Amino acid sequence: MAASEQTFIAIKPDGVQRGLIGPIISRFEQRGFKLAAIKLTSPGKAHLEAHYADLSEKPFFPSLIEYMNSGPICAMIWEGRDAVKTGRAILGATNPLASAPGTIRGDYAIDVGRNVCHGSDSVENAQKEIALWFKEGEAVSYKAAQFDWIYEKP
Ligand code: D4T
Repeated sequence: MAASEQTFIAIKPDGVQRGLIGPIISRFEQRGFKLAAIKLTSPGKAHLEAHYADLSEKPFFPSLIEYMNSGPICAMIWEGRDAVKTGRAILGATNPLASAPGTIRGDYAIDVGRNVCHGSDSVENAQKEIALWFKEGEAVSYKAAQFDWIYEKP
């Protein structure tokens, strides 16, 4: 498992409006993950429908798109060993009421339709989502100063 695995993490409009960008970034930073890209963006309905294309037949799809389109989103790429799976663990279960305390959703959310954040659910989907949300060259490649204090082996 490479220390360069990347995941797409988004702070949804409720998280941005509630002032949770800082606390959410802190959790990834403090765990040891490295920020590779970040932007505040309102990408529009078509982009959000593409992001959630797999859910287009679900009854909650229209309200999900409306919610995601209701304000700016903080889109990020986080990098590190097992970043996809561990990123999901840091976020907590999709339904915040089922999320353990200590996770982002378990600490900051109640309703599934206001669950504050998104994280890729597989390495393959992470690559697709990163390609959808970021242009070539937007992700920054650098060695974090703390790298050798976080990882025993690269
Ligand atoms: P995201 O993609 O937002 O990180 O959520 P998950 O990956 O954890 O879960 P998902 O794809 O099943 O759901 C996407 C998104 O839809 C909202 N949702 C979900 C909803 O409003 N009602 C529901 O019943 C479900 C299952 C919340 C997350």
